[in-house]
Amino acid sequence: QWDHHMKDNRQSIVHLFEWKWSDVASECEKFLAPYWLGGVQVSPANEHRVVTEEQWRPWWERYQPVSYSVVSRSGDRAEFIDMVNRCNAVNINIYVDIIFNHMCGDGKSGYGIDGSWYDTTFNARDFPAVPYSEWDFNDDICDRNIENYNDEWEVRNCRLVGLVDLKLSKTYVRDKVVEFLNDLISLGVAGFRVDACKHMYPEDLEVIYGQMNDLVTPTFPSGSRPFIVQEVIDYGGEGISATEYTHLGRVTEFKYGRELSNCFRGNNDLKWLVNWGEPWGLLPRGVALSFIDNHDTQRSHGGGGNPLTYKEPREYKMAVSFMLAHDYGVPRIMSSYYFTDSEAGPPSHPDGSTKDVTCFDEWVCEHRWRQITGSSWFRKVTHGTGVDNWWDNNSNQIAFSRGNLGWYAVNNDAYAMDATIYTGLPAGTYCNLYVSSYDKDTKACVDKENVGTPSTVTVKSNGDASVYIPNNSNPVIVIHVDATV
Ligand code: LM2
Ligand code: CA
Repeated sequence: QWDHHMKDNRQSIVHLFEWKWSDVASECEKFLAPYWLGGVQVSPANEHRVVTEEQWRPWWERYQPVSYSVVSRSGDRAEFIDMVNRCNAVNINIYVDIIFNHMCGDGKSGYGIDGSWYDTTFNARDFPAVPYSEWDFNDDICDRNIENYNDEWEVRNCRLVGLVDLKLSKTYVRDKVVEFLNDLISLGVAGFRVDACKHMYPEDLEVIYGQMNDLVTPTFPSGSRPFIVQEVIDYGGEGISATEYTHLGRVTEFKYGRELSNCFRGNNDLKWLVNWGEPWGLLPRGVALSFIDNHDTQRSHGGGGNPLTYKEPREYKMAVSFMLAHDYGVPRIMSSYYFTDSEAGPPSHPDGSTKDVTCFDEWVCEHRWRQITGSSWFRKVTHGTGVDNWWDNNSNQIAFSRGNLGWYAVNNDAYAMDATIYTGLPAGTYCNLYVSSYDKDTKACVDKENVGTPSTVTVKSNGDASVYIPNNSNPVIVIHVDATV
């Protein structure tokens, strides 16, 4: 449940936030497979409310489940199945965002996106398409919203922002959830991002996870357990801690993006990253999911900080590339659409249906940025090695190797980095994947960006490289042994 089961030694997951299933499928084939990414976290797949009154089709309508029918704003069941099959065929795993702490908000009624009726008005709790009724919710023990995050009992039994809270202590409710998870597993998904885990008891999650089937063969080796990423927002100082969940699967490490954003914004010297990881109070690396921003934190939802995002591209790319170059956790890359209104749903047609992804106008597609794909290739090639040969200038210029397979350097000072540094790499000339692409056939660095950062780096026979990185828009070097010229 900690193992992501990515194929071909791939190591990076991308969250294609709000993408349609048909677009995810073609992205697997066209981009993710050739560019070394290994898995996709997709938006929730189950039926949800269609919100038009409180807001016009906000992204968060998908966090208000109505049933476990696999029909959503991203597409229907047939499209979901086609996506999973096509992505699996090119060795890209699918991880589904799952919500079972709650159903929709209190005091609402209507039809979900698959036409299922729901009613939570006047204390009704009707979800006939599951079916759930008032006996399946926690209102009998807590009939109010969560206010005090230091009170564990309240956080787990009361309503998260007014969302009606499922009674997971009940076998019937757990069985319905397990049925849904096993349905998705049977379709070939590789695991789940579990929403709002802080609001559920680890004991209940343990029972649910224990009843999940193994992943399907022969897509995955027999006996493979579903990959589990539990969302627990823990910046410290609350009643519930992320460590209460690490024995069940991976846990999102929210401090990861907060601290790195702080560093790359210039508020904490990069030299301190010499012991980046557990000494900083982060979760043990083997149980963590690392990320700079997610769909909540990038728009300040879910109590979520102020991390770097695509809106500060220079520093953001540096932080994401550092994440990918380092060996901590399983890294997840965010892929967004442009927004100013933090409630706004994905680029849509007037009827509310999501537009096709283009990756040039309304969709950001950070995962396609060269600095990010080059660094995910680095992550794959260097997997299995540690962080070695640390170097810094006692300020904001740092460099390190990953064993003798790759070397990374970044300059976040206001002046040039000019040094001869031991890289640990075999002698040769390497292509800097941050500012150029690599053509495997001709073994050449192509499509170079002329910003002053060297597009190639030569390592001498003693392992030293002399590097000069001005303070420019892309002040990073990413080189590894599979991209030599
Ligand atoms: C999560 N993780 O634990 C998600 O990552 C986060 O995006 C979800 O909140 C949250 N948990 C519940 O699944 C989002 C959004 C909320 C939104 C909910 C439900 O951040 O603002 O709440 O989804 O759609 C909305 C309204 C809120 C209202 C609530 C219930 O914004 O004002 O509360 O619906 O009607 C009265
Ligand atoms: Ca709960």
